[in-house]
Amino acid sequence: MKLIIQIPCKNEAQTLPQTVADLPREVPGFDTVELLVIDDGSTDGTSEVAQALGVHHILRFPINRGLAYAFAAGLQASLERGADVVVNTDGDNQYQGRYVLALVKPIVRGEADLVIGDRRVAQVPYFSSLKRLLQYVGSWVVRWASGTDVPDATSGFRALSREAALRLSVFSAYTYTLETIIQAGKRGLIVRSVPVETNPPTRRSRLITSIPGYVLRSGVTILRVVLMYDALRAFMTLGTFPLAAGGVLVARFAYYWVTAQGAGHIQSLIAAAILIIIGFLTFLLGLLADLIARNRQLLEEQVYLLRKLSLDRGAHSP
Ligand SMILES: Nc1nc2c(ncn2[C@@H]2O[C@H](COP(=O)(O)OP(=O)(O)O)[C@@H](O)[C@H]2O)c(=O)[nH]1
Ligand SMILES: [Mg+2]
Repeated sequence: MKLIIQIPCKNEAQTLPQTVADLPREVPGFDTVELLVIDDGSTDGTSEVAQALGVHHILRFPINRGLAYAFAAGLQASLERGADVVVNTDGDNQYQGRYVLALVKPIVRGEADLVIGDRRVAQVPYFSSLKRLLQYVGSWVVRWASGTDVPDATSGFRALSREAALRLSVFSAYTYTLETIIQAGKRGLIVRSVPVETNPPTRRSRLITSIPGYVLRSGVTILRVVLMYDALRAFMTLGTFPLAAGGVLVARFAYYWVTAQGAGHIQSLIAAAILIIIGFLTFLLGLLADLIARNRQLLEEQVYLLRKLSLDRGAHSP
């Protein structure tokens, strides 16, 4: 069994040595533990530092591609290098390396596919109240959308089984944390959380440079993933409101028609007609979106099989 610990880095030359030093070199259940640094267009010599530290694999992009892209590329590279389990951690040593052991345990035991390190944000003093609120709301939305019970959805400290790494496809370039949990939940992968501890921050967040921007991008990502799996339900729910309002107006018109011998109330009849048409169209949109989503699910299955096939073939070639 091989474990690969991947560290996406953007200019982490300062903190990478401590991060690497804190990671375990032996983990129960594994014959080999290897490190992979994904250097995402760093300009501070992160790759050179990684090399000097004896990191086994280094993936380097000449320009910045974004964290989610780097995360997905890391997973693919880990699979190609024969990882049975992949752990992701941050280059700023936010997460205490010793918790890798706790993180992989449920996967080694065959009890989970995706394990999220729960920072127990409410108890950690390093988080600002705004970041705490974002984490709380984000996690709530992700729990609702994914049907899982993940307490800390924005945590980047996580372990994935080979199966989970093969199944998940990241399609936003910015955040992978939320969408991968929703995908895992919707595709029936087993998602678990284990408590972990964090170190005091070594620097300001590079990822969240503007809070409104972060919220907007995360919101759009969640919306897209939810629509991908639950389009019919979402549009049906949305369409019910104009349909119901239109129905009420029609009933009102009918009532006056009978009691007041049809005088007036044409305006509400027109409004009713418009509302009913909108509701009906929303239903139709839901059906269309559902058809597209079904196609996508078939495509995802193909991508999964192709990846698996090409990896197996790569492993068997001389
Ligand atoms: N590949 C890649 N990694 C990034 C990028 N921005 C941040 N990271 C890495 O993502 C991890 C978390 O970033 P950080 O700035 O600590 O954000 P925090 O999660 O809010 O603390 C660190 O390992 C960073 O090096 C990026 O654009 N590309
Ligand atoms: Mg950090």
